[in-house]
Amino acid sequence: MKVYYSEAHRKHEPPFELFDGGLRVPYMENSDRMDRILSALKKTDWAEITEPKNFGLDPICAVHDKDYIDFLASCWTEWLASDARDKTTLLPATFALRRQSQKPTGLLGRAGYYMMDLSACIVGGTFDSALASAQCALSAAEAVANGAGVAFALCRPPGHHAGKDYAGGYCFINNASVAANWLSAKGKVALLDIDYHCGNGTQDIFYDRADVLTISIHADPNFEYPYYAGYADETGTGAGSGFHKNIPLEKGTEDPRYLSALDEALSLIRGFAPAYLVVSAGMDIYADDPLGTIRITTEGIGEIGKRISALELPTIIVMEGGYNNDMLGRNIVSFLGEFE
Ligand code: SP5
Ligand code: ZN
Repeated sequence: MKVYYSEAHRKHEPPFELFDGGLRVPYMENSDRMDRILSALKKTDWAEITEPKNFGLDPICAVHDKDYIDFLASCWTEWLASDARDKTTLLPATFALRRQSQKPTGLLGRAGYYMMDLSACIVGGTFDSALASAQCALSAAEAVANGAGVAFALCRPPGHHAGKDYAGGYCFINNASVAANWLSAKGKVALLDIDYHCGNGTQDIFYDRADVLTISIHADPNFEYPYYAGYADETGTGAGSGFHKNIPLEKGTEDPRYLSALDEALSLIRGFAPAYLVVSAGMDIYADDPLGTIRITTEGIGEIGKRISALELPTIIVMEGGYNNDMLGRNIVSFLGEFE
């Protein structure tokens, strides 16, 4: 299996993030995650780690607003030139509600406009890392369009919380959505998001489209991040009505209940009959994930892979979250191994 991976993710290493209550903790979405996954993949006889090709900015700007991408490109230089006292990471403390349509010209005003929380910290290398991450997803998409049955995009930073014009939840560019949109020029696409958190950015990007079916299985947003999207009654709008599905799960959900939610998603995908499948694969569904509250075992993660692979669709798997670094390699190999 081709595994698209770039060392450029190492340029993005924010020292901390803020939890609720203002608690400053070491950044959960760290480069050690990739090292753990790489070392597990290198022990298999099937993972072929490959540099991504550069598709440039056009396929990224096809899903994200140009002014948001411009902000990501220039904000670090502006931050260093600003009169802020602590410039360790660009993190605004005031956020725009979307019912406030004013877009300020100053840096912190724009940062609060384009960011949804205190966990998408920007440092000097963030934009380069996010671009390379998106190129991994595009490279996997191209491999599958050229006839590979499956390809894995080992993306960091992750992408599924990033919407058309905002960053959030460790995400800046929505890698899976960039790839799905690129594939949609060649045929219908289903995008299945199994990360523990709702893929709100993906939902935002495809909400009015009928050619990309989006389904997210995740912790109920009534109690879990990202709180403001991911409810069962959100099913798409306009031409996209009926082409989005959220399956919220309760705290403590174990393998059997998860697998029945997955079967529901898989039967919707079969009915849609897509040409391609994109999987947003977050391993934070794992039982001992520090950010998760559901309890999927490593064997359960393998079973999820097995059932998705039984769709027999040309499939790209895109790395999203997963923060139990000790178990990340084993969980990813358990999942991907079912596609070999
Ligand atoms: C890609 C991805 O998985 N992003 C997740 C972002 C979650 N950010 C919110 C973190 C909230 C932390 N709550 C603390 C719970 C500790 N038990
Ligand atoms: Zn997640």
